[in-house]
Amino acid sequence: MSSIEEQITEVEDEIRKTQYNKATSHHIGRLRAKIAVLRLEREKRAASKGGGGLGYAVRKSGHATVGLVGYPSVGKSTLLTKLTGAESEAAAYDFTTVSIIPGMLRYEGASIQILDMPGLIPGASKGRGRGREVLSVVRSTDLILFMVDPEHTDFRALLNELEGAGVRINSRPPKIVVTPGDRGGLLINSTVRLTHLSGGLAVQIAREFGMHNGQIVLREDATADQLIDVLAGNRVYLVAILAVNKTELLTAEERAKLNEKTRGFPTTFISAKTKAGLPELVRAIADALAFVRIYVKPPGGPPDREEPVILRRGDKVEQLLKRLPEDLDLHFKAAMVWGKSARFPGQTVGRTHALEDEDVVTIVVERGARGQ
Ligand SMILES: Nc1nc2c(ncn2[C@@H]2O[C@H](COP(=O)(O)OP(=O)(O)OP(=O)(O)O)[C@@H](O)[C@H]2O)c(=O)[nH]1
Ligand SMILES: [Mg+2]
Repeated sequence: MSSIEEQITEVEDEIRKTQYNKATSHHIGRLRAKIAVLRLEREKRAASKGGGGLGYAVRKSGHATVGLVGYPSVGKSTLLTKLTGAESEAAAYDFTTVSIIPGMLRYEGASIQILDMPGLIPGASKGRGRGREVLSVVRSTDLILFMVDPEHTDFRALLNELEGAGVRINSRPPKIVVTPGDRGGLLINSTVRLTHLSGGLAVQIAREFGMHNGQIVLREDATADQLIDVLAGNRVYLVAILAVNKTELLTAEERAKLNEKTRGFPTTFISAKTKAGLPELVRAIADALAFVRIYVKPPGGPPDREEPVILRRGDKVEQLLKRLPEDLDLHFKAAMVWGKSARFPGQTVGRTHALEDEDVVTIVVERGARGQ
């Protein structure tokens, strides 16, 4: 065990031993900041070692990428093959899959890349199994599909594992703005009443990160952990859903128990073997990815309703331009929009206008470009 690993374990133990209450909340907040700083250091060292060829090179393709994350043998590879036709070896022993196998799922005009991955086990972020490599691929996906089966039901342990690797699931980035400075000390401001975090603790946490000057503005009632996330800076915020596999093996009673256990998390019960629940799962994946269809209308012509451009909810005109011929982007002057995102039909908007499902868009280019 490296000394940095020992330090992390030490601080983790200290947190475990400390009873959480008002009097100790400061102390615990600082310890959690310490762990975050040590983990950053660990990642930095692992990255600088690099070059060992351990990382997986995965080429992202399609409109979005889904990562299959689950304990060994829950049926990830079987599911990939059933959904996409891609061949990924499935067998009744753990760690059958040792690299990342991509497959492509088509759904209502969208291409969804699904990545089958080696099984994940607790301790992965400390390098157990091929944990670290798997986690780094997970960070680059758009959606995590957790998988459990009747024998491995503790998906919350996997959630914790991802949390430890800086992945935040089904949550938004905290509304905290950190502006480092070089003199004058630390100024903590908030625009709302803080019920979790005192200014004093915020200062101590910032100091753990080596920030001694500058300003921190809290625009929501943030927790110590949320401030730590913003200071650490390398968090990714991902959507995740859950599939319970092998459900054809469950008795009604076991099924009810699992239903209870997964309550509050978007869950689909499936059997990769019998294909039960797969259409529902595909719909859940597409819903979670929040695709929107944009119909492009050439100036003076009808919109192309046959082949919409597929974007994701929240995407802007900017993202649309990236998917159209380059000269439209190069000579972009404005866009005209009809549909849900337009305040009135044919509204003229710029690159930062957010589009919505089934909007019709015309790109207007500068005079002289494209012979106009
Ligand atoms: N009964 C049942 N068995 C299944 C189902 N899906 C997969 N299996 C079996 O479970 C075993 C493991 O399946 P895999 O697809 O290899 O599991 P995996 O999650 O990819 O496993 P690793 O690659 O080792 O992490 C195989 O024997 C599959 O045939 C299912 O829906 N029902
Ligand atoms: Mg597998």
